[in-house]
Order: sequence, then C-alpha cells, then structure tokens
Amino acid sequence: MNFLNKVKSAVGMGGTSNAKVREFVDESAELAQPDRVVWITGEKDQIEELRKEGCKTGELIKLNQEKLPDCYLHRTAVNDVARVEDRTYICTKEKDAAGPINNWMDPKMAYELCHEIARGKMKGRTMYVIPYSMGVVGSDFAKYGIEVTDSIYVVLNMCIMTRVGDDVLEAIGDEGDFIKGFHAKCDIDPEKRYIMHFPEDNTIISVNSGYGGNVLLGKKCFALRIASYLGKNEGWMAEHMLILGITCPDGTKKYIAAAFPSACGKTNLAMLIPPEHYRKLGYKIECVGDDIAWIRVGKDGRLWAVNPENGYFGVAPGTNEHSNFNALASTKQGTIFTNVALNTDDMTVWWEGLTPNLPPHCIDWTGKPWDPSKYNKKDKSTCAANPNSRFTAPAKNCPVVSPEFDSKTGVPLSAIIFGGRRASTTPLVYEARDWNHGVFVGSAMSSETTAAAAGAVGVLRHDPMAMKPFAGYHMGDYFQHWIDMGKKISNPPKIFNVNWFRTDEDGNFMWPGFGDNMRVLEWILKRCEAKPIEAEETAIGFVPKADDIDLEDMNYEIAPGRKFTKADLETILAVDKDRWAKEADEIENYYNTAIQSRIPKELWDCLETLKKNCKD
Ligand code: GTP
Ligand code: SPV
Ligand code: MN
Repeated sequence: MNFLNKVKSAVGMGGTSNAKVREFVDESAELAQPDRVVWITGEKDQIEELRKEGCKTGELIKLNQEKLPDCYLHRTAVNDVARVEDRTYICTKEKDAAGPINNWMDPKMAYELCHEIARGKMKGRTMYVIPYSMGVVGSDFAKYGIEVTDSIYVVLNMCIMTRVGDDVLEAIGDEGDFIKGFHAKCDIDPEKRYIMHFPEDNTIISVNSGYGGNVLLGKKCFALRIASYLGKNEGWMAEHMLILGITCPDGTKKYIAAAFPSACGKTNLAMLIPPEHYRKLGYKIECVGDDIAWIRVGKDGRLWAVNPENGYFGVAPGTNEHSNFNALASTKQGTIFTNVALNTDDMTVWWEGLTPNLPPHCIDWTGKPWDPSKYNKKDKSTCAANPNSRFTAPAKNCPVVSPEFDSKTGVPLSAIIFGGRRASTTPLVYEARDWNHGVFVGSAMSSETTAAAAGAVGVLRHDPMAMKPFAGYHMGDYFQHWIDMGKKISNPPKIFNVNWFRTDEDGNFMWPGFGDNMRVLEWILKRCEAKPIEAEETAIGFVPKADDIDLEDMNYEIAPGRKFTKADLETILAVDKDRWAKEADEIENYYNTAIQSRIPKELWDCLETLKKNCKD
C-alpha cells in the first residue's frame, strides 16, 4: 500500500485482505489523488451521513419527508442526461473482437487517455469505494464488483441498484476475482467523456459524466457489456430483459423474459396490473426484474433467469397511477429522482404524465422556475422534467415484487419476448417457428430511438435483441452464442415478438398497451401449453386468430370518440407481405453492411425462408 497510507484520512479499509482489491483501490487513489478514501458498507448510518453531505454540497435536494420519506432529488448537468453511445468503447486487444457496431479503442491507448483525464481529479475530494454484488451474494449466479467514485450520487444509487456491503468483500474472499470500476466526475466535460470497457481485464473506466447509465457501473457496463462477454466464454447469457411471473387461474406460475430497447416498455410490462376481468379470473403479475436478466441452462434443460439488480432505474415521464401503479408506488420511499421537476408547493416531484393537471409552482429539471402556461406537449424544451428523467427505487418497494426476487436459482422461462417501437409493419404479436427462427427474429429487431441515449429521438434503427448498445463483443458472435445456447437447451422457451406501438395515419397508438398487454401475454401462455391454442401460420411466424385475443371489458379510444374495435385488432395482427419483403431486404442489408461477418448460417437460412414466404 503506497498511496493509501498518504491520504489525509481513510474511513474503514473494507476489512479485506484481498491483495487485488487493495491494489486496485490504491492504484485508483494514486491516480486521482483524493484527500479522503471512504469504504462503503451500505449501513443505514453511513447512508444517512452521505445524504446529509449530498444536501450540503448541493448534489441532493431533500424532498418532503412526510410524503416521500428518505427521498431526494438530483439534477445532472444539462449536457449529461442520457447514455452516450458514441463515447462508449469496447477496448479489446483485437479490434475485430469488439466487432463492427461497437466503438473500439486500443486498450493501451484507452488506459492512457483516461488516466490522463482523471489524473489528480479527486484532489480535495473524497473517493468512495463500493463493494457490490450483481445477484444474490453467495449464489451461483452472483458476480462481484468494486466501484470507486467521487460522486455521492453514484454511491447512493449503487446502494439501491445493487447489493452493497462487507458481505460482498467476504464473498470475494482473499483470492477471489471482481470487476474493477473506476468513475471520476472530472469536469463533466462532454468532449472528454468516455465510458470504456476492457472485457479482457474485467475493468470499466468512466470519466466526465454523472448520469445513471454512464456511471452506475454495475448496470449496463458490468451486468450487460462485461457480463455478455463473460457469458459468451462461460456458456450463459446476459440480456437486456425484464423477467415477470404470471400466476394463472389454476394457481400455476409461469415466467417470461422480454427484451425491448431502452424506454420501450420493460418496466411497464414487468409490473403490469391485469385488467379487472383478468384479475377476477385469478391472473396476477409479479416482477422479478425490469431491465437485466442473467440466464443459464438448468439441469432440467430449461433456461433459468435471475435479475442481477436490486432496484429500478426507471423512466419517470408517463409513469402515473393508471399506466404503472406499481412503479409509482415503488418511488414513495428511499428513492432518488434524477432530472424530474420539483413541485415547490409541497417539495414533492412532478413529471409530464404524472397528473393531468400541470402544477403551478415547479422548478424544472434544469433548476429554473417553470411556466406551465408555455408547456407544449410537442416541444420537449418546454417540459418540466427531462424526457429521460428517472427514479432509482429499491426493488423491494414494488407492491408486486416476486417472492422469487431473492432466489439463488432464478426462475424457469416458458417464453422469451422481443419487441420494439414500430409504427408499422410489425404485428401486435407473433411467434417464431423454433429457437433458431426466434434468434433470427431477435437479430432482426428495429426500433425507434428514445431519450434514453443522447442523440435524435424517433429514428428507426436496428437494435438486435435490444442489445445494440450493450453487447460487449462482436454482434455476429453474439448471434452465434444464441444459436449455440439453443443446442444446449433440451426444453427451450418459445420465442415471440410484440409491438405495442403501432400507430394509425394520425400517429395515434392503435393498441392500448400497459395493463391491456395482459391480453397478449395470455395468448403467449396458451401457445406455451403442451397442447397450444391454434394460430395462423404466416410468412413471418404464427399470429393469433383475432378471436383468440380476449377483448372483454376493453375500453380504449384510439382517438377521442374512436373506440378500438375488432377491425382494429385485425389491422394490427395482419402481416403485409409486401412490407415484409422490404423488411427482409433491410435485414439483409443490415447483416451485410453493419454486422458484415460472423453471422450464423442458421440466420441466413431464416432470412431466405422469409424472402421466399413473402413472394409465395
Ligand atoms: P429502460 O429503463 O430505458 O431500459 O426502459 P424500459 O424498457 O423499462 O421502458 P419503460 O417501461 O420505462 O417505458 C418507457 C416509455 O414507454 C414510458 O414513457 C412509457 O409510458 C411508454 N410505454 C411503456 N409501455 C407502453 C405500452 O404498452 N404502450 C405505450 N403506448 N407506451 C408504453
Ligand atoms: C437504458 O437506457 O436502457 C436504461 C437506463 O435502462 S441506463 O441505466 O441509463 O442505461
Ligand atoms: Mn435498460
């Protein structure tokens, strides 16, 4: 230990004698030169102290403690509100290992660049050391990380989003391995912002950002980018998927995982409340996870999934007691809000869609008084909350958190669902013919971009398996890994694709979505039974007969005065061969120009079948 002996003060030493842990912390401190090093235990008193400190420095605003106990608001810099995909790099020795759709940098160069940027940047500040676990500590699925950071916001978020504490250091033990995560706010300079991944060294470096997905290194950086690389080498999968459980009227429980791109409905589906008619029949949804699934093949030949996280980093806008009651309920205690509006009348929070009325006295997400009379739904610059404002809420707050949430073995999957935002072409739901075809369907996903990543919103782009921004290696190899996993699963889940976002010619959503998505889940479950309900075989896969989607007590108006009818259902279930022929050409173009190589033969075969089916 060199530098650690020199810092002005050190609180705790994490009680670890793991030389690699101590070396990593020491080297980080040597680089960033903090005045103080504090080891995070995640204990209540320590958290309370950090909240106080955060309020003093202005990083946090204490909210109404009667209405929102232990809840705080944080505002990021205005140029630091979303993931930055163009500044996110996979740094492998060989460029080809990162593949053509990841940014790549030579690891030596990347280390040098980041070290240069971060050198001395914690002078006069505190470096916090966070030992955390992704997954239940001590379980077969669990993997451990140490994140060092100079941000109290990061510490408090990590204490919600992951399992933090000394038991993690114990689990790592004297010899054990862990993922190294270095985060420094530096100057929040967007020109020097880098999110670097070194999958060959189990290392992540993040500089010049203070926003969630860029800095909570256990989440996208570790649990998806690094973990997908580990999963490829170790024979398991790390996916951008929610996991939900469905209790059926006969009391049986089934589990489904679903991959939708960022801000495309995972949190909402994961904790949906079924329509009353379904509740009366005995259906109930429970949430295992809302963003990330780690999946392994069980001894029984099924896929088993866990949620490696411990909280929800959920999209605030649009969340209300009707659209997602359970998510809103999850935010009532111990929650950190990021970039939402502050309602100064009662020191609570507000965002677009929370209530139909606009509160008269708000401070907007940039810290300025908000004028509700200027609010124009179509102009994002008039919003009180940032379109990618978020809440960080403990998973256990969710009224429908699954009893299996803390399971060490995970839950067995009956179905995997892919989906995206598609105004046209893609029907409400269809089922792949088999595993390999399902992999093709996932690989062919496209979706309109959202505010979750910096850049234009509403642009259709390819996002295979919702992993475009998160696969830590070559996308062709990632497809191959899916194909290879299929060979190991004797009892595979069925694979489906859904689209909640079909619009009419005026841009109105044709499907009600949210709780009514239960109607589609029911059909999916019926297709997973030993004797599946019949379906229409089409050019793209199996589509429901319109009569088999239960529309009982559905009260949806596509536009004021225009009730959803069976004819609308038929429209959104229809497969238009001409459009799909074009889609097939576009998929071929994507394979050839973006992914370029390493695409499994099985996927080319599926593409040929699709083309042929569209001509027949
Ligand atoms: P990440 O946390 O970014 O990975 O996003 P997510 O996939 O969990 O997305 P989330 O559930 O937070 O939904 C994002 C946005 O989509 C919100 O504004 C929702 O209101 C909207 N949304 C979710 N489900 C539906 C749906 O079924 N229909 C419609 N029309 N909108 C939906
Ligand atoms: C996403 O963008 O998919 C998120 C939010 O879940 S972030 O953690 O910022 O990546
Ligand atoms: Mn996500």
